[in-house]
Amino acid sequence: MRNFYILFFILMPFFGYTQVDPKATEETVSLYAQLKTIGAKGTLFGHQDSPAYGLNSDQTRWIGENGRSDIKSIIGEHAAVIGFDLGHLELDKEANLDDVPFDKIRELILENYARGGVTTISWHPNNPLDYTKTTWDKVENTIPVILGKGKEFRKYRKSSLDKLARFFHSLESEDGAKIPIIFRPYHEHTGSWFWWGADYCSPQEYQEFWQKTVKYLTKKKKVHHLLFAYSTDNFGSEEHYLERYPGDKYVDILGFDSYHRNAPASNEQFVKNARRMLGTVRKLGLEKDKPWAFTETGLERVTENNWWTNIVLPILEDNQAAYFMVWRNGRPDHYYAPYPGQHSEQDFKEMAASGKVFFEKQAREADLYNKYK
Ligand code: BMA
Repeated sequence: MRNFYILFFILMPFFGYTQVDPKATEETVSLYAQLKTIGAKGTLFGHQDSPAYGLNSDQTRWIGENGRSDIKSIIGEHAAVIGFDLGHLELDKEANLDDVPFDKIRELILENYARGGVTTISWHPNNPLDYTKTTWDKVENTIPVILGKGKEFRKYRKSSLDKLARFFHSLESEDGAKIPIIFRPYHEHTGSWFWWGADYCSPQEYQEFWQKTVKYLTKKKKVHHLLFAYSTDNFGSEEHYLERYPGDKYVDILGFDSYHRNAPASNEQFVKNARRMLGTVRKLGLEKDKPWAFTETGLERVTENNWWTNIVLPILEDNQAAYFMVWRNGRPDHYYAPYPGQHSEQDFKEMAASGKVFFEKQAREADLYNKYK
């Protein structure tokens, strides 16, 4: 029997790991393991750009105030997951596409890590074949061209991936640890609004592009503190979800993005569809032994007073998602979380008190990076 155990532990690395990067740092391995189980206790609440800016009660904007976030103003603690975007890093700009300076993003990521929170990074890069074109302004066949003959992928590595790698490497905490990041590139690819969208490359091309990106960042640039999240937009079936899936070796977290539009007419339909999709990623997550999450959602201007308890909680129920994230509080006509005085404030507090959704304190207690025990 003893020999069996010894053999098991020797062989474990060959079939026991489901994580993309076998050289992932201790903190990243710990985060990955915790994200697999946390959903059974509660789902972490996420908010894009949460501590970078938000709205005052008179709907004017506040930008870059130390320690502030609209979530904290309402419930006294930050979101457990904070999202940032690196779009325009590839242009060597000082600030991202939503005017948040990259130095500020780094500072806020360090603070979030120190609080025990999780950081997820999306990327809305301009079109690499013509950087004057935005992430939405398609140049057809971008991915096929980059993957084609010639030195296009090499150029892409230099113009984009090297800059990402440099930024990731700069995320170092005071105790010298590289800060684990859930990296969610080339998202909503089942839609066709970004240059990597479904109409502009074949499933095989998308997969190859993703795989090459992952390999380059981990193997060549030695970025060993990333968890790679795959997130489609709305999908119709498990087959549709997996159509462009780059493979278990290249994906850590299974996610999808879905926004609530046309409320209240669509309320029931939205809950039903989101539950179906969350159920699919849950099933796949259990089969593949990977965490699953609702990577982006929201109702613009949260026009439903009880959106949090009437829509969000029923979607999350029994689905054990590791986290769900709402989009940014960018403008008075474009925000997804309440700010003080916003009419869903009370309901948000009720969701927070339900014990089913976790914020900063519960994330810290969960000790996601295994650094307090
Ligand atoms: C979109 C909007 C845009 C923003 C982009 C990237 O959903 O919020 O205003 O530039 O995301 O963050």
